[in-house]
Amino acid sequence: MEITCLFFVLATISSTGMGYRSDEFICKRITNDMKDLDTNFAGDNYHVAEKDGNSMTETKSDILKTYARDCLELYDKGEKRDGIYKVSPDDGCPIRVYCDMTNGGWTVMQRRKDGSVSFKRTWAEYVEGFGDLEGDYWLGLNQIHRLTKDGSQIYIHLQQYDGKWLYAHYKDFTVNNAVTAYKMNVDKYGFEGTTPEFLGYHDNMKFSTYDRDNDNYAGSCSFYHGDCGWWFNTCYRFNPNGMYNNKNVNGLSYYSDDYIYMKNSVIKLKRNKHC
Ligand SMILES: [Ca+2]
Repeated sequence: MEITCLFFVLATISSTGMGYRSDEFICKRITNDMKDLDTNFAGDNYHVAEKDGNSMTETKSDILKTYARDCLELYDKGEKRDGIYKVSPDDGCPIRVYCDMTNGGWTVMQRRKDGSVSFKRTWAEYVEGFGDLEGDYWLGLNQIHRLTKDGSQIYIHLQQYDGKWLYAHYKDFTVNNAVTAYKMNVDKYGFEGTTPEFLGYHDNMKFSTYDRDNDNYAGSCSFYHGDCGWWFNTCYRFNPNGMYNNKNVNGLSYYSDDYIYMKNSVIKLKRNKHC
């Protein structure tokens, strides 16, 4: 902690309407650029000039604040309102996340609700995250890794075109670090739900995008299934990042004897407390 901690907490500049990624962006830039914290304070405020010319101010007390590691910790501390919070799962830069408190402190990692955000994205975008925290979005592989590396559950809600919601719950889900190409591990024996068990097929796979093929197929699964990113094998049993409102093999779907197309999705994470 100490100075490093101060630096990462400096990234608490937000509420400006910018994407949630800017927190990490600013944090990393400050960590790289700043040598002397005290000389950058004017009174009790710290000023950060954003790259687009906007300037933001953070108070010293905000900077010295520490963050809950995830939505579960916030929930346990009494936060019961669904919405956007800032968390720091480790000693890295804080990140903005959407917390589902109604169901007990889940951190949302993916949501499709109106198709307003394209999921045809590059490797770099899937790593960093994209979209609108209150709407369609992908949290980002780096953030998902940080939230799941000590052990997590994953809960998948899928809405059929007739409006009915299905769910798939796995008790053990982990995304490994960048060096492994964000390899995902899930325990299919820890599954329960109203969908078929479909995530086990993707266990131990690296992440793939249309510009980074790490799948087991001779071609590119991403290219053949909507240019989206996922832990493709050869190719999928579950493709929540497929094209929105699309009832062909590019679409948001799972596979069980045939492709089953879904309208909406919410995927969320919750740290396993024994870890
Ligand atoms: Ca391939």
